[in-house]
Amino acid sequence: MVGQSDAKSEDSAADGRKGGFWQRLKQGLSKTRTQLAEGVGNLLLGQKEIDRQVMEDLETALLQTDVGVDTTSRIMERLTAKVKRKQLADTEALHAALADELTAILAPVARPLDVSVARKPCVILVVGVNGAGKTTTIGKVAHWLKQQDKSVLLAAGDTFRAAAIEQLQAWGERNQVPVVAQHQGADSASVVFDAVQAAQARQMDVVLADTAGRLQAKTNLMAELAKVKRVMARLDDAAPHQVLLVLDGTVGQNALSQVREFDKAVGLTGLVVTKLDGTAKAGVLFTLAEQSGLPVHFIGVGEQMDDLRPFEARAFVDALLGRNGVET
Ligand SMILES: Nc1nc2c(ncn2[C@@H]2O[C@H](COP(=O)(O)OP(=O)(O)OP(=O)(O)O)[C@@H](O)[C@H]2O)c(=O)[nH]1
Ligand SMILES: [Mg+2]
Repeated sequence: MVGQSDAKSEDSAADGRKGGFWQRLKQGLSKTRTQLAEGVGNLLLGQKEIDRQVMEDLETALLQTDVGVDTTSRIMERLTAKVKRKQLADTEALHAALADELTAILAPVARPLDVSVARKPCVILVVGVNGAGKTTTIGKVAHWLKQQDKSVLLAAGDTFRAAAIEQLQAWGERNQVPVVAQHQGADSASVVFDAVQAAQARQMDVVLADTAGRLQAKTNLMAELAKVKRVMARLDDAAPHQVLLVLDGTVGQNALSQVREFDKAVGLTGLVVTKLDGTAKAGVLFTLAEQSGLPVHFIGVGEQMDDLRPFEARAFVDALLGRNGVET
């Protein structure tokens, strides 16, 4: 996990772009942070006595950022107990305690994507509803993997739309990684089969397989995904090594039903939550952490190549709460 000082030092180690790691994460989460700051007012600004009003405002603010009813009550119970035991002197201490509670919820699910496998390549199947950010996430993950000197191949498994193939090819060019594609309307499982076979022959490290967006309630489309999975397993019975569900962070609590249905159909190994820059409801991460228990590997905080951040509990919470003396 990247600690506060690490995140800051990466920021100062100029990467040639305006911002840097910490700044862009903070910027990306600014809508949610503003929502929280408005709700809790003075709590974020300094020392004040903790009274009933402060606690009520905090509870409302958590609910408004989509932390979810159950998760919010648990957080409030723990904080209230600390207040009663006189462990928190003022609102500044409450703010610190809140950060600790939030970090503790996320820590178990904030796990890096592991692409090490006994037999190359590591095959990653990417699934999700329409427009969740699958193709963009694949482009960003490819960039992240390349930075770690991994060889990557993309599989254009979304054969539903012609534009989908071109979109993935554009990401392939941007990252200078090969893309295996067929024509629009081709069998998705056959494209993915070809891609895995090509990656095996070339001893590549990772295959990222795109798929067409589908609503979790459409059982025939969900069955198609299961077929893609079966076909991969013919080439390597450990494949797919990862099945990632990409969730649009702006949909709020509906994310939970997507997790349930996709997991039922294809067995998920992890999550990526995108578009957190476009929403004041990034609190959904806490509900996901508590209720699904699946690892969250990355969050998307923008459309650019490096707007995908490995999900780190403390850095996320600090950016959300504007801690580290960083202005809100
Ligand atoms: N602001 C923002 N936009 C994003 C993010 N991730 C993806 N997008 C945008 O969301 C839109 C949909 O992204 P895609 O990657 O095409 O989504 P998809 O899941 O592949 O969509 P389908 O293949 O049609 O199901 C695009 O305009 C992306 O640029 C993000 O983290 N932040
Ligand atoms: Mg797509």
